Parts: sequence; C-alpha cells; structure tokens
Amino acid sequence: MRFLTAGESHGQALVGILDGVPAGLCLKAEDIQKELIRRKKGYGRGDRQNIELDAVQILSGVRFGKTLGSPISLLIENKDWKNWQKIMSVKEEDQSSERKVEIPRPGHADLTGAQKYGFEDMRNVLERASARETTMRVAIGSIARIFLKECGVQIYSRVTQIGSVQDVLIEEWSEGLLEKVEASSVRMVSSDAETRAVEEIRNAGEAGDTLGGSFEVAAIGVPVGLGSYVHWDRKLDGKLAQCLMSLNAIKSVDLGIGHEVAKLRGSEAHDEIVRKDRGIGYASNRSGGIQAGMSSGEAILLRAHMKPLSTLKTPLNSVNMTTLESSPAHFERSDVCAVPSAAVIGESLVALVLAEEILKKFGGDSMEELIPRIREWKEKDKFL
Ligand code: EPS
Repeated sequence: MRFLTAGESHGQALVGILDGVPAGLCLKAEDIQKELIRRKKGYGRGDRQNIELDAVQILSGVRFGKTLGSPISLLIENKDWKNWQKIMSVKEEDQSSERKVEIPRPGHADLTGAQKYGFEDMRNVLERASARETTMRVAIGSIARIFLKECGVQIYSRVTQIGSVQDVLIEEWSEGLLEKVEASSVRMVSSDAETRAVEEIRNAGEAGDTLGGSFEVAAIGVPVGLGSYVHWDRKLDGKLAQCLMSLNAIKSVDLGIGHEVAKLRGSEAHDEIVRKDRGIGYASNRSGGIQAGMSSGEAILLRAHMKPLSTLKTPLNSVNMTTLESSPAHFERSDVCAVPSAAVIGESLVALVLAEEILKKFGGDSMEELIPRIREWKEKDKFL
C-alpha cells in the first residue's frame, strides 16, 4: 500500500491517491467523512475549521460500494480557496505580492524552506508545510482503518497531555473509555483534566500564545509477527515512529513505556512470558506490543509529543528577509492548540503502516483471499 497527497492549504483542493488496497473492501465516502469530522474537532482550533467542510469525493478505485484493487483517488475542495484565488493562482499573469510573507516564524518551515528552494515569498513554503495537508492523510488513512477493521484490528487515540495538564493513566482501552474520549472537547478521559486543559488553552490564546501536548495511539488485535528483526528498514517500531514523526509539529515518539525505560533495571523493564489460555503470552505490556521490530500480539501503544504551534499572535523575534532588519515574526490566522486533531491524525498514520504490513505478511489481491489467511494465522497453536 502506498499513497501520495498534493495540495496547498489555500489552493483549490487537496488530492490523494492510495494504491494497493485489495479488491472487495466495502468503502463508502460517508465512512471516510466520519473520520474527517473527528479530525476537525477539538478546543483550541481556529476559524478555518468553521469555513472548511472537508467533504470528500471518491473519484476512482471503487465501484458499487466496493474497491476494485485499482488506485483509489480522493478529492477534498478547500472552501477558503474562493478568498485566495488570485493569491494562489497557478497562472503567471496573476503574480502579485499580495499576502507575501517576508518575516519567518521561529519554529516553522518558513526560513529553512525558503533557503532550500530559493523563494523570496515564504508563502510558497507555508502553503504546503501547513497541517491542512493532514486532511487528505486522514482521508487516505481512514481507508486503511476500514481495511484493518475487516482484519480484526481496531485503532484508538486519546490526548494524554496539553501544556501542563496531564490526563489520568489508564490500564487498558475499552469501549467505555472511548466514549468518554470522543465526548471530550480535548480527547481526554478525565473531565477534570479536560476542564483544566480548556482553561490553559484559553489563557494561552488570550496571551497570543500557543500550546502543545502529547497523545497516545493504540492498535488492538494486531496479529503476531508484523515487521521483522532481519533488516533495519523492516522493523515495525521504526516504521511507526517515522510515520508519527512525519506529522507536523511532532518532536518525539514513545513506544510502550518509552523513554522511561532508560531509568529502569532489566528486571523492571521487560514483559515476563507466561502461559495463557491456549498458548504463550506476556504478563505485562511495557514494550508497547512490539518486540525486536515485530508485533507481539499485545496492544501496540504509541505516544507522540507535539510542540506548541509556531504561529504566535504575540510573535517571537525574527528578521525580515528582504530588508534584513529585526522584526516580530509574521502572523496569520491559526490555531492555539491542535493536539486533539493530531491524535485523530495519528490514528490514520498508524493505520496506514499496519495495513501495509498486514498486506506484506498475508498478501492477496482480494479481501476474500486475505481474510481467511489472517484468521488461520491468528488461530495458530501457541498464539494468544
Ligand atoms: C495551519 C493554519 C491554520 C489551520 C490549518 C493549519 O490554517 P489557516 O491559516 O487557513 O487558518 O487551520 O489547519 C487546517 C486548515 C486544517 O484543516 O487542519 C498551519 O499553519 O499549519
């Protein structure tokens, strides 16, 4: 499975192509739409979310509600484009310096992107560096999610921290927990933490500042043996960390107990191997469901840590690229906090990696071919 996205934040549309989905997967635009609506939510998002509908159209690869095995292409129009048609025009004759960006924002792609590509107007950078692109990644990732559901894999997420506010620890994911998270304006389990997080976001916004945080993505029901230890580029943990690091503003990723493991002794760090009902399993899941680059059959637990957004209403110092004079950084409409959206995006990114790995291990051109192979593998003796 592979995919590409294209589109600028205020351009005409976002487009995406997902290749490698087996034939016979039931797929409706409404199912993708549901995930796109979840991505838009979250206290701390800016006005753009009220403008965009993120209405997805399936252009190819599906016939009569089922995938054909051919590339699936998707389109999402940017509603805001009508206000940017001249500024984002593809035609040479429309060239102008309207809304030109000359003062880079510390922490954003602006400066390095302009240096790399030789641009004078940093709008050429920020339009594609914008997290608007993640709309299409979620659309594509939701197809991977629908595919995974058929394979018996469920993906969840929650926000574990916003600014200084931490959510409660949880032992295990459950449907009840999921309901709480989905109902929370910041995707937290504890309503007390939610109240404090909302207040912290409000305060940051009033001060012209922004907030980051952390989120967890869990994948339940992943078969034993995805990924491999035999080559560096086949390790599942490496692939999952890369996909989460590719999300805008993510600075680090933990698996299981993550960096905490560095403080522990070996006797405290590892998951003891025990007899389970029908075979062998683990007494705990500190490793986060991956042993030596392979899925262990336990829940895969990932945490990603997001920096505060770099567009500040009360800007940091910068330098004007044209005049070379010191100046407050550029500001344009943005969000105060986007961690809840990042958690939903993280689900899609993880889904894409797991879907690809399932196809690698079990193969098949159609769902009819694939599903019995997974079932047979999961029922193998000695597995959980
Ligand atoms: C973003 C800035 C804001 C966000 C945008 C990401 O856009 P705008 O400048 O148009 O207000 O709303 O995110 C989305 C549009 C989205 O759909 O998530 C940025 O600079 O990354």
